[in-house]
Amino acid sequence: LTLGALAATAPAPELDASTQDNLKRAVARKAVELVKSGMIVGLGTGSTASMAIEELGKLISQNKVKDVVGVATSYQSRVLARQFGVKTVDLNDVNHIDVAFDGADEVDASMNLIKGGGAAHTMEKVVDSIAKQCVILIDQTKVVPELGLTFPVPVEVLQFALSPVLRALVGLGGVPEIRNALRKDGPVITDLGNMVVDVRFPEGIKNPAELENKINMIPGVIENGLFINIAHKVLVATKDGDETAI
Ligand code: ABF
Repeated sequence: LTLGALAATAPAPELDASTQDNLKRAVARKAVELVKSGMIVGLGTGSTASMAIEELGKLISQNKVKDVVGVATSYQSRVLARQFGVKTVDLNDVNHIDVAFDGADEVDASMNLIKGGGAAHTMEKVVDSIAKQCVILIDQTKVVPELGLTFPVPVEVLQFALSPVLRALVGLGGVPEIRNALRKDGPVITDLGNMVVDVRFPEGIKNPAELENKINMIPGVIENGLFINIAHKVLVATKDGDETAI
C-alpha cells in the first residue's frame, strides 16, 4: 500500500478513539526502531509524537539504546521527555538532528503536510527540516488527496501584527480565524508567545509550496503549518494493523 493508493481511497473509514490510539501506538513503536545509540532525536508534538517519546523512553530504560538525547519542539514534548526518561538538550547545543519523529494533521501523496493543529509547528518545522531523517507518524485518517480541503493552514502570528496579517491572508484567498478567539478562555498563545490563525482555503491548495512561501512573506507571520519537502518517511497505521513505511 502506498501513500498515493491511500490518498486515492480517502476519506478513510471513521475510527473510534481507542482504535485510533492503538494505531498511533503501533507506528510509534515502529518509528523508534530507527533510533541507534548516540543519536540526537527530534521530539515532535501531539498525541502520536508523544507515544514515540514514551516508546523511546522504554528503549533507553531497557538499555537497548545508549547515549541518546532529544531536542523538544514544545513544552509538552520536553515535559514528556523528562517524564519518560529521555534527556533533552537545546537545539543550539547540537549541530545536527539524526532523526525526528512528528505527527501531522494532513499528508498528501507527495509527503507534503499540514501541521500545527497543536500550535507547535514553528519549532517543529525548524527541527524537522534539519533532521537527516524526518519521520511522520500518522494513522490513515490523515492521508488526503489534496491538502487543505478539510484542515485549515495554521499560521503563527506576532500579536502586534495580527490585523494586517489577517487582511493579507484574505488577500491570498484564505478565510482566517483566530484560534479560540471567541472562547471563554481566550485565544491560544503558543509556547513562543504568539497567536495562531487558522486559514481555510475552501478551494483546496493546488500549489502548497507557493502558498507556504507567500504566507511566510507576510510581515508579522512567524511560520505556517505547510511542510513541503521536509518529510523523508511517513509511517501510516492502517485499520487492519499493517504499518506502511513510505
Ligand atoms: C503536532 O501534533 C502537530 O503539528 C499536528 O498538528 C499534531 C498531530 O497531532 P496528533 O498526533 O495528536 O494527531 O505534530
